[in-house]
Order: sequence, then structure tokens, then C-alpha cells
Amino acid sequence: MASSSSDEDVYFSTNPPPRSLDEHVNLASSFINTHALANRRVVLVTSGGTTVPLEKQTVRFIDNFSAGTRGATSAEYFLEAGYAVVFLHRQFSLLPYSRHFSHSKDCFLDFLSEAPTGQVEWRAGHDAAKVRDVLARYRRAKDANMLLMIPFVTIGDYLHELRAVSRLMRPLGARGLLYLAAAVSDFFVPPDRMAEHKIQSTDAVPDRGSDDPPPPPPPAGEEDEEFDNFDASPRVPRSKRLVIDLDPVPKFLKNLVDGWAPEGMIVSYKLETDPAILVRKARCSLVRYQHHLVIGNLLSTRKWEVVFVSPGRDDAWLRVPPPSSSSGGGGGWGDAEGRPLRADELPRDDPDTEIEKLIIPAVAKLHDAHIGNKQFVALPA
Ligand code: PAZ
Repeated sequence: MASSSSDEDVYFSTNPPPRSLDEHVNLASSFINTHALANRRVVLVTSGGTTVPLEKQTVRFIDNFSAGTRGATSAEYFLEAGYAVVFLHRQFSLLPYSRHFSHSKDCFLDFLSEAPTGQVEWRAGHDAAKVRDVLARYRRAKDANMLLMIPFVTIGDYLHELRAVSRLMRPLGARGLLYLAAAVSDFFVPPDRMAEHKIQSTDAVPDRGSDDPPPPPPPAGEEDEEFDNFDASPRVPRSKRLVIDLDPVPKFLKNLVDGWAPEGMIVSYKLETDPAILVRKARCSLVRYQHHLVIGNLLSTRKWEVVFVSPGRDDAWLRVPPPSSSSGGGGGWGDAEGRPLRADELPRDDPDTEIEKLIIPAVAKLHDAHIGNKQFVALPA
């Protein structure tokens, strides 16, 4: 269900904004207004996963798989296409340009060595051309003030930032583009049910002010006779479990379409794992939220195929060749423990195999049409 404006008021008044919201709004406002005055297109790219804190003083949280590859790669291609980019991303996820030198591949330290003089210098044999190319593109974007990076961490931060930044995009009219690639949690713990302190795994905490030692644990097998009715296992007593009860995150896409950024073009992603339901779910999302484009992708193939689902058009698949262990897809890559990566985890740093190279021009073309339609509607009779 889409959320009514009163659901919106309730959510945003009961879930605290991130500390840096005002600072981010000031930065985004000046960035967007500058580009609006220059008649430039501006895209808001959302990227990476949102966390779901379990405690107010957060020790533990629920997270998801997203590394921010889609968002960071897309941002680069939008910059190449002339867009100014607000990059709303999960803190410490991949960033445009620096993603080419991440901790798992091409660590920047591998490019450097120390000369006998003590000076740090370029290490012979390393791919200077790649560094020069990425650096030149990064500098072009930064020097022309075309890239603004705004971080978030939690689902609450994300929603506050998304609402604030998309509202700032109104002066852009149809030239604003919202490209929502972040992997946003569907469930959360509302503040009134969230523990203040670290959730304890045992209740053996002495009373405040008491020096008495904690009571001894009950004998094995007598800890607690109660069990959850959805789990018949008699081996794990309730007192040792953490049962997490999550509320659904309100769906704000309709609020975004109708109220926050009504003139802009809105593109959302839909992620599934079951190929049998992907296109149907993407179309449902389009019908429900009445926006302009849903890009469907499957977890296991998202780096080499996506489907565009949009109103009045046939579904269109975009594909690049999938990686193979012998191709440039990255044979020999492993995770931090040296286990080989699955195909969908392989870094794809060859522009010819990055699917975003196809996605962004296709989105930009639909954006041309969106701008054209709005101009047509705006003409006096
Ligand atoms: O960050 P990443 O490149 O590993 O993954 C990208 C993605 C799958 C999160 C993105 O393409 C996507 O589908 N985002 C929307 C997820 C959703 O349905 O909420």
C-alpha cells in the first residue's frame, strides 16, 4: 500500500532525522540551484543498502548485500552524459571513480612504493594508464562541481534525506531525474519499540548499585519451558533467543511521485531472486506508484542483464556478455578469505562489460522524451 500524507507525517515526526540533514540540505540546495540556473539536468542517484538498527545506541543492525556498484557505476555514466549528480549513498559503500580501486582489487597501496630517498613514487609495472584515465574523469567532474556526495546509514536517514533532496529538485521541473538504485529495507524497528541499550544475550546483569554477583545460571535443560509457537525445537530456550519483530517500512514512492518531485522523471529498481516473478513485480510497482520506469534485475544476473518496464512500451531487456572464469570478468578473484567469488560478485571493471554503459544512455533517452512531453503540455493553447 502507498502511504497517505498523514502516514508520511507520522513517520517523519516519529523517526528522528540524521544529525547532518540540515548541512546536507544546504549543500544540495546550492548544488541543485546552481545547475537549475545553468539549465542543466540533475540526477539524484541513490545507492547501497540501508541498515535497520536494533538498538538506539546501535551495536547491532540488519543490513543487506548491496555494495553500491550499480549506483556508483551509474553515477559515472550520468556524469559522462552531461548530468550533474547528487549521489545519495550508504556511507563506506562504493563511490564513483574510487570504486576502480577498492579494497578487494587494485588497492591504491599496490600502485606505490618507497624510493631509497624515502619519497613515495609510482611502482614500476603498474597500470598508470588506468589511474590517469580515472583521475582525469574524476577531476573533470569535481572541478566543474558536477558531483555532490551525500552519505546515509540507516533506513530512517535514507528516507529523510531522500524526501529533503527530492523536494529541492522541484525548480528543475522535468529536467530533474530520480534514479533509485539503493537496496532499501522493507522492514524496520520503530523507535517506540527499539531498545535504548545493547540487547543482552543473558539477563545476568547485577542490579544497579549492587555489588552482589549475578545469580548462577539455571541447570542445563531447566532454563525456560516456553518456546515460540513457530519453532518447535526444544533445544533452544526462549531466554537465549533474539526474536526480532519488525514493522513494514511505509512505501513512500507514491508520495515522491505526487508530492516531493512531481515534475521530475522517476526511475526505480526492482530486485528479485525468482525469475518467474520479476517482470510481473516490476509492472505491479509501475501501476501502483504511477512513475516512469522500473528497471528489473535478478540478484544472480544483475551485472549483465536488466529489464526496462515502462508505461505504454514493450518490456526491453538490456544485456552484456556474462563473465566467464577465463574472460576479463575476473578469473582468480577471491574474497578476503581466499574463497572464489560467485559470478555475480566478480568485479566488472571493463567498460565494455559494464551494463550501466547501456542502461544510462537508455534512461537518458527516456528522459529526453519526458522533458519533451512536459514542454508540450506546458505550451499555451
Ligand atoms: O549495489 P549492487 O550493485 O550490488 O546491487 C544493485 C541493486 C541490486 C541493489 C540494484 O540494482 C537494485 O535492484 N536496487 C533496488 C533494490 C530493491 O528492489 O529494493
